[in-house]
Amino acid sequence: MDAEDLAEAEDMLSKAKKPNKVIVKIECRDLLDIELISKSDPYAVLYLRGEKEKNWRRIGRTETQKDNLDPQFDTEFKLNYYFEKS
Ligand SMILES: [Ca+2]
Repeated sequence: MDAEDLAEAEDMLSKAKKPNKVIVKIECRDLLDIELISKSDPYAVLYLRGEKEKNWRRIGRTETQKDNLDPQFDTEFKLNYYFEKS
């Protein structure tokens, strides 16, 4: 392995370790209307589980949207994401 190979390997390693920031937003369509008088008041809860993890991790929940069966939630989840190397 020469110096150039080493530099390339270090570069790949640093890129592999560095997470990318990903913003996740949630929207839903045609949710069930389970209220009698007005429409449902939905919110969403985001869970993540890594490839090697056994349990789901609760990341957070969105705001509640009143009387909306097609919500586009405003809450943003900023996550670290490690893209697979090709
Ligand atoms: Ca309602």
